Formats: sequence, C-alpha cells, structure tokens
Amino acid sequence: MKILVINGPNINMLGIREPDVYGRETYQDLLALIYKTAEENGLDVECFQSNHEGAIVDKIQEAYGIFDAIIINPAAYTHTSIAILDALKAVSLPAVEVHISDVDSREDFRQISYAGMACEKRIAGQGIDGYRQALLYLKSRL
Ligand code: CA2
Repeated sequence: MKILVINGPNINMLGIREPDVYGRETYQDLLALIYKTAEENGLDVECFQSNHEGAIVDKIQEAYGIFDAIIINPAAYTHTSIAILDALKAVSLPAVEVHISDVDSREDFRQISYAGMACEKRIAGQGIDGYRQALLYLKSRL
C-alpha cells in the first residue's frame, strides 16, 4: 500500500518555536516517526513538504494512479485553500487530515478546514503521533 504524506507551510520549522502549541519534536523527528511506522506496518510511504500552495496541488494531482491514500496537514492552507480541497476531490483518494495542535480550541480563523471537506477522517491535537495514528487508520481501512 502506497501512502503519500503531505505537509504544508512551516511544518519544516517544527520544534524551533511555539513548543507549547506544536511540541518539541522537529520535522526530522516527524519523518523518522512516519518512516519507522511505515516499516513496522509494511507500508510504502513518501513524504512531501512545501511552503507553496501550487506545489501542494501539483503533488496531489501526481498522486492519482500512483498512491492508494493521502495523509495531509495543509498547515495554514487548511483554512484558506479551496485549490487544495478541489485537488483532493479531483483525485478522489482516501484522505486523512492531520493537525499537530488542537485546532478546535484555537483562534476562530482556524475553525474552518477546506481540505477537511475532502477527507474521511481528521486527527488533531495528538502532536506528531497523529501521523502514526493516520497511517494505522489507513492500513486497517484499505
Ligand atoms: O496544528 C497543525 O498541525 C496546524 O496545521 C499547523 C499550522 C497552523 O497554521 C494550523 O492552523 C494548524 C502551522 C504549521 C507550523 O507552524 C509553526 C509555527 C511556529 C514554529 C514552527 C512551526
């Protein structure tokens, strides 16, 4: 099973600031957790991070016919990007939305998730462990 993990803007800066919100783990720690979980569960995973909305749309489109599912944390684009929502709908792959922080208990502007409208499951507020949970969910679901 091939799973594409997409992270949006500033996720590559994890662990550098705001540890109370996003934890102390770095993006490299996140990658290590994802690849370890994948190896332990026989999953074939590719990770992609970009600060650019169009690059994320391109990557979602490229997943069509190649990947079986997508895990996506669009970061700030979660709350703004209809383009990412449309791309997820276009490829129509099973998708899981992950947020490191508990977005529901944060600012009003974080309360809407466009990408989430094309995702069958949402995991938020679990720190980077949310990505591990998303991988295990997709393994059991597919
Ligand atoms: O909780 C999440 O995973 C978010 O998607 C993270 C985004 C935020 O805009 C979303 O509302 C929720 C932020 C990504 C990382 O931002 C950093 C900020 C300071 C230091 C390091 C990373």
